Amino acid sequence: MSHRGAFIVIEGLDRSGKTTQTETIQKRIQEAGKEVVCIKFPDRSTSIGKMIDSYLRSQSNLDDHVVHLLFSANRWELASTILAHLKQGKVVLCDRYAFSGIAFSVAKNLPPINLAWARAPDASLPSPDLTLFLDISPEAAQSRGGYGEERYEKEGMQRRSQERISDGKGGGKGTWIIVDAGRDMSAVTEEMWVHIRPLLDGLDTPVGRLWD
Ligand code: FDM
Repeated sequence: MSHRGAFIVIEGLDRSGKTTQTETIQKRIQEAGKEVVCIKFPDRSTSIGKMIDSYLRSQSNLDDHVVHLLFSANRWELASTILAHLKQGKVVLCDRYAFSGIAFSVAKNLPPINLAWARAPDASLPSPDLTLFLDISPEAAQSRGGYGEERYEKEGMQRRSQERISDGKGGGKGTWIIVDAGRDMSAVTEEMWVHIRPLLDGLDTPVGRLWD
């Protein structure tokens, strides 16, 4: 029986090194002779992604519930693509996923978005086989050069969302690993690799669904 590829998600605060690590891990997977597809959420290239982008850059205002649903819809836009790549035996490496979606929406101040409501639109999306959460304190993240200009790039929002990022982890059969991202980049890469390498030969179990 041919194996499907592994679905690997990398989550973490801004400045946790998430994007750099995703690029490094992509190269490593290729060097190991495996095909890998990188996806990033939000995917700002789609029409829904463009609405999200405009909101994040404060060029438009949207109700918090609406933007939450747009982030989820943005994942649904790519769900069949993710499944197709996995079926072809490719590794799918994804920078942020539904865990960010829940964390940032629930972390908003007022009125609070209910956790069960926040989880619902992502139910049945492909579930990652492995989620690596790059854990760094908001203070350490900020000391790496400060946050940018976007709507959520503020210390309070980052800290609150950090506290909520594991709210989604109870779902799915995949593994959830917390990696200390406060260390130097290569130490973080090595620890991530320990968890990723065993998945490179593929899996013979069906892709899970959030939040089964
Ligand atoms: N974000 C990201 C959300 O609020 N919900 C989501 O579902 C996702 C995927 O968007 F502040 C937030 C997290 C971050 C912002 O992300 C843009 P990038 O990684 O900086 O593009």
